[in-house]
Amino acid sequence: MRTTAAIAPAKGQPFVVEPIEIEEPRADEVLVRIVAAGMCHTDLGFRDMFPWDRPIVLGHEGAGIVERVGANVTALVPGDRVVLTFDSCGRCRRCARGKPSYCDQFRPRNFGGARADRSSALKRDGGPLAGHFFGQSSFSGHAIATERNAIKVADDLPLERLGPLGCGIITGAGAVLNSLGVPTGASIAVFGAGAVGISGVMAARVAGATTIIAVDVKPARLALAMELGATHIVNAAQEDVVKRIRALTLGGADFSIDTTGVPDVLRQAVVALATLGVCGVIAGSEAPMTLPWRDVLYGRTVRGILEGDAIPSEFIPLLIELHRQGRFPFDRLVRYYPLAEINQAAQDSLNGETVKPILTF
Ligand code: CXF
Ligand code: ZN
Repeated sequence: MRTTAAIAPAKGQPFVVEPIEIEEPRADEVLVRIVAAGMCHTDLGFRDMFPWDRPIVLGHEGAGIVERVGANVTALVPGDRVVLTFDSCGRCRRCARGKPSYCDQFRPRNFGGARADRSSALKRDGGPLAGHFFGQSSFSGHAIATERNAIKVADDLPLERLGPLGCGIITGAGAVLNSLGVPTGASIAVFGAGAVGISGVMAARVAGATTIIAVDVKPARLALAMELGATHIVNAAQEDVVKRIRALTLGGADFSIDTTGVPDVLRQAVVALATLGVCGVIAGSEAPMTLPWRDVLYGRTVRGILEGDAIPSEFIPLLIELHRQGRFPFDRLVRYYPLAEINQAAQDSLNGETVKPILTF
């Protein structure tokens, strides 16, 4: 069938919105009509690295309605409202242990640009078009997913706002609630007050942390973090971050998370910890990590975390319930853009003007 998608044509190039063809779902797949899709920095990072040999449809925070299901699909039926999340195989050792974001096939299934058998459900003008980004490629009016990464959600909340639960929000909230297990009364410093960081701040409040410090360089983001649960804010452009965190926590934070992927910020996130403190690393780059060796030796932990260690079918409904109760107001992060304005959304995201853009279809 025909649909309209935003195509990333080549390395570093702006998106182009064009008609594409999308195949019918295979036996284990579902066809989803996308209602809205969040934009995450990973979409833009991959657009600018471009590890594919052909144009691709990106997007990995889709929300929509199931239109058709393959013959072997049992968990979903047409009409179900779903949030699309990262893909995993469901069979490897990490998947079996309930850790699907560390799936043996995480990279090919999420970044490979194709299904596991290297085919793509997408074409443009009959020519090659990569897809299946995070098992979805949801910057498109329709997307092919599977029942593992299409999570059924309740129908009493606006579907438009739920897409970011598929990646950015579970990444920040899951780091705090699942990976670090932040307990009541703990202190935590969150580096980066973007969508991932503020999700971590909101989750820290849910967990009962009593000192929640948001660190960023943008006053507007810091103000938003303060409204959504931070007890203190630190402007890293103006203050000595480590000194301030040590003062606020009587010597060092129990936990920190780095959402920036900037080597020097990660170093601060580790140095600002108390002895036995744990730093969650939830963004990264190819850059080497340079840390004061002795600080780590003295009982600190630096832990990489993908997708907030979430089991999406459990964690997404849990965050929706907290949201319904008014305890997780992630709607405060979003701004909507029609698909045709995707390049504006990307620019606003990169320069920090919009915390979480959501494209509408
Ligand atoms: C990404 C973060 C960087 C590593 C791969 C997964 N998650 C979502 O955007
Ligand atoms: Zn993402």
